[in-house]
Amino acid sequence: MAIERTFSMIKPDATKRNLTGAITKILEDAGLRVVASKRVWMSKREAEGFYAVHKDRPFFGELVETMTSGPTIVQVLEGENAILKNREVMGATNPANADEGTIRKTHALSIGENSVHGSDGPETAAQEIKYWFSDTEIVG
Ligand code: RTP
Ligand code: MG
Repeated sequence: MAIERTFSMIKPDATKRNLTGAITKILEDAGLRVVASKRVWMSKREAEGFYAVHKDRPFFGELVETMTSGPTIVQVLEGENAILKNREVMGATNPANADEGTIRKTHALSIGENSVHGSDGPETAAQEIKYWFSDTEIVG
């Protein structure tokens, strides 16, 4: 299996509860390496652009509001099968359905405040990494 990169965010509900280190440790323990990381308080415009794929969904307004309610940690993770591995470690979107030991089962508050984001495929990973990082900010 080739080494892949994926995009990850530690969402405002988690940074507000000082869980940046705890969540990063779960990712690292799963074999993922943080090759880029920064803390951003995203603007409404940045959140709307990032989540444009969801713009017609009923939860879009709530999603943008939640994502602009505090700081987010944006990260690039690298490792074998990183995209799928990150999705497994995150757990289901709704923490009520997430498996034991996943980030969302352990830390998420609700479907809206679900602590993390992770790219869902190779194309979105490339797109999302590019949305937040320039090439020189990623150090493998
Ligand atoms: P993510 O994109 O954040 O990694 O999460 P995901 O793939 O598991 O979920 P997705 O369907 O892409 O939805 C993006 C985010 O929108 C919020 N959401 N709220 N209130 C609702 O019914 C609802 N549905 C989705 C969640 O915070 C989800 O992570
Ligand atoms: Mg998604």
